[in-house]
Amino acid sequence: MNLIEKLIASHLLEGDMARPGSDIALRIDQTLTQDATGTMAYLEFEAMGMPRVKTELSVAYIDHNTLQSGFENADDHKFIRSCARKHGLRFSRPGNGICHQVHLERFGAPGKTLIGSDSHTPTGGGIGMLAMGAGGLDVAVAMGGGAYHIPMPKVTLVRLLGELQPWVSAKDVILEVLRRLSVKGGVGRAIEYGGPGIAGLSVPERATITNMGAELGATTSVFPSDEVTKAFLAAQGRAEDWTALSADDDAEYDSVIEIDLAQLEPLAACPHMPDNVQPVRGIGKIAIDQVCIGSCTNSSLRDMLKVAAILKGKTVAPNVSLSIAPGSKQVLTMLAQNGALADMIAAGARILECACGPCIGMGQSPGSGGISLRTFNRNFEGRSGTADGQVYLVSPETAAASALRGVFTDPRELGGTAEIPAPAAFFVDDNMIELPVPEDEMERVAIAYGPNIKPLPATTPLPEHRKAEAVLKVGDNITTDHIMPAGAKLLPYRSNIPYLSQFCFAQIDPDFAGRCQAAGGGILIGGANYGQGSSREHAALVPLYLGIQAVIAKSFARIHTANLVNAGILPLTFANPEDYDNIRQGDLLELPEIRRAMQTGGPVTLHNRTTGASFALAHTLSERQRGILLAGGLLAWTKQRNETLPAGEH
Ligand code: MIC
Ligand code: SF4
Repeated sequence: MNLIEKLIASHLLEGDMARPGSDIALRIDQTLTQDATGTMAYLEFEAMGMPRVKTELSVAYIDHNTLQSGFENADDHKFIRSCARKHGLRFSRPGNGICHQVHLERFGAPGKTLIGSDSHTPTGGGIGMLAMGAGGLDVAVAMGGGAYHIPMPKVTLVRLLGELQPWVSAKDVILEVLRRLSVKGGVGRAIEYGGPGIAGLSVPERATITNMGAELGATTSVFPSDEVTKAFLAAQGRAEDWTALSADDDAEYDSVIEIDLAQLEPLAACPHMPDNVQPVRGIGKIAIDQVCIGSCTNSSLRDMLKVAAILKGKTVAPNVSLSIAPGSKQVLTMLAQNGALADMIAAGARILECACGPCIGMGQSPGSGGISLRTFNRNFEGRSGTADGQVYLVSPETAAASALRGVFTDPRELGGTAEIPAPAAFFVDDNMIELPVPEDEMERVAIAYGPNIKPLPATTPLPEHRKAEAVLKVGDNITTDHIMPAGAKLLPYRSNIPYLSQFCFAQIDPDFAGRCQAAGGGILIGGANYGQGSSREHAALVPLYLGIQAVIAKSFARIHTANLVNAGILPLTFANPEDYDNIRQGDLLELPEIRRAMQTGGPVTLHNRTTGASFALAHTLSERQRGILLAGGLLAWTKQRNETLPAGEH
C-alpha cells in the first residue's frame, strides 16, 4: 500500500478503497476549529444536542478574527471559549498562534486523522497525519463521534530528488507543483511526497508544502514519518507521539510526478491565482510597496530565523512597508529569546501578533494598486482588502530580500547561504492552552451568546420539482472569497448570516443579494472548479439564506460540494460541459422530478423554460449525500435519523 492508503485503511469505517471517487467514511481522532468558522461549528454542535466531544482530542483556536474594532469578535471568542469549557475541548487563547502552526507543534501526531474547519488543515500532513479541511458542520459531527465522509481520493506521488540550492525553499517546491498541476489539478486526489529528496527537508518545510496543497484542490497532502519527524517531535518534548510511517516498497500510485529539488529556483505566484507561477528572476526589478511575512504557510521558527538573518544590520527600503507575523507564541518567544526579533525590529519590520492577520484581510491592506509580496498561500483578487491590490506569493527568502531592495529580488543575489539548523529543543510552555474543565464543572458552564449570534438559516426537505431563475452566471475557478468575502469588515459577522448575505458575490455583482431576494431565490450557474479555496460553510449558508436551491457548474471543489450538500443545496454538473452555454443569466430553469431523481439515483434533466432547451445534468452524489439533500441538509438528516433509528445505530 502507499502511505495514503495505509492511513485511510487504519481509519476506514465504511466504503471501498478500491473505487476512487466513491464515498468512504473515516474515524476521526482529532479535530480543530478556528474562530472564523468555529462560531458556526459550535452553534451546529449545540444544535445536535451532544453533551461533550467524543474525539481523542479537539482544540478550539482563536487566530483569525483578532482585530477587535467592535464587540463582535470579542463576543465570538467568549462564545467559543464557553463551548470549549462546556463540551470538553482544549481552548487556544488569542495570541497563542495560528491553528495549523500550533497544532503541528503541540498536538499533531503521525498516523492520526485530523479534520479542521479550515482548508489548510493538511499542514498536519507534514508529520504524517491524514489531515483534511472540512466544513464546520462536518467538524461538529466528527466532534460528536461521527464519521467523516470523503470521496476516496486517487493518489499522486510527488517524488523529490536531490537537494534544494541555497536561497531556494519549500515554498518554491509547492509553487512548482502548483505550476505543473494548477489550482484544480489536485481535485479528487491526495498527494503523497516521497523519494530521496524528502530526507533533506525539515518538518516546517514539509508543512509548508502540505499546507499549500490546499491550493491544488487536493483532499490532503502527506509526508512519511521518519527520523526527521522523530527529531522534531522530540524537540517539542513529544518523542512518545512518534511512529514510523512510510509507503511499502511496491506501493502503487495513480500518477507520479518527479521534481529535482536541485533544479528549482525562486518562484512567485503572480496576481491573482496561486498557480500563476513565474520564476522571480523573470518578473523584473519592479518596485514593490509592501511585504508581509507570516501565515500558516510560512511562519515557523525556521522561516522567521531566515528572515531575521537576511534583515540583520540592514534597513527596509523606504518605499516598502514590511510586516511580520510569527506563527505562534512558541516561535515569537524563541525569536525574542535569541535576539532575532531585535534584528527584525531594528531593520524596520512592523511586528504583528501571532495570528492570520493580513492573510485574511485583517489589516495591512495594500494601497491602491499596491504591489504586495506575501509569504501566504492565496492571492485571490480582493482578498487583501484592496480591490486592485496586486498580490504575489513568494518564499520568506524572496520576501525579505525584496523588502530590503525595494524591488522584486531573487534572493540568490544576496550571495552566501543562510543555513538554519533545526533546534535541539523548542521552548515549550502551553500556558495559553486551556485544558478541558472537570466533568461536574462542565455542566455548570453557561454558553455565552453575544447579540451578534443569530440562528442558523432554516432548511426544508427537497420538494418534488425545482423551478427558479438563473440568478447569476459565473466563469471558472470561482473562489469562496468571491461567494462570501472575508476581511476585517465582514469576518466579525460570521455568526450573523442575515447580515453577511448582503455581501454575497458583492465583488462580482453588487446587486446579487437584492436580485436574489426580489426573485425569491434562484439557481447559480458556475464554470469549472466552482467553490475552490476556503472551507467556510458560509459560502453555502449565505446562498441558502438567499434562497439558492441548486448550483449547476462544470465541476466543483471538494469541500464546497460537501458544504452545499450539508446546507441542502443541490450541487449538479453539466453532463455535457458545452451545455453551460445553453443557460443565460435570467433564464427560467426547471428541474422536474428532482426529488425522485435523488431518491432513486436516476438521471437529472434540466428544462430551460426561457429557451426551450432540455439537457441532462450529472452529479457525483453518494447515496448518503442524496439522503441528506432529500432531508434538507445534514442537521435535518441527523435529526431524522436519530428519530427513526434504534438507539445505538446512529
Ligand atoms: C482562508 O484562508 O480563507 C480561511 C479564512 O482560513 C478559511 C476559513 C474561513 O473562511 O474562515 C479557510 O481556508 O478555510
Ligand atoms: Fe489563517 Fe491565512 Fe492560514 Fe487561512 S490561509 S488559516 S487565513 S493564515
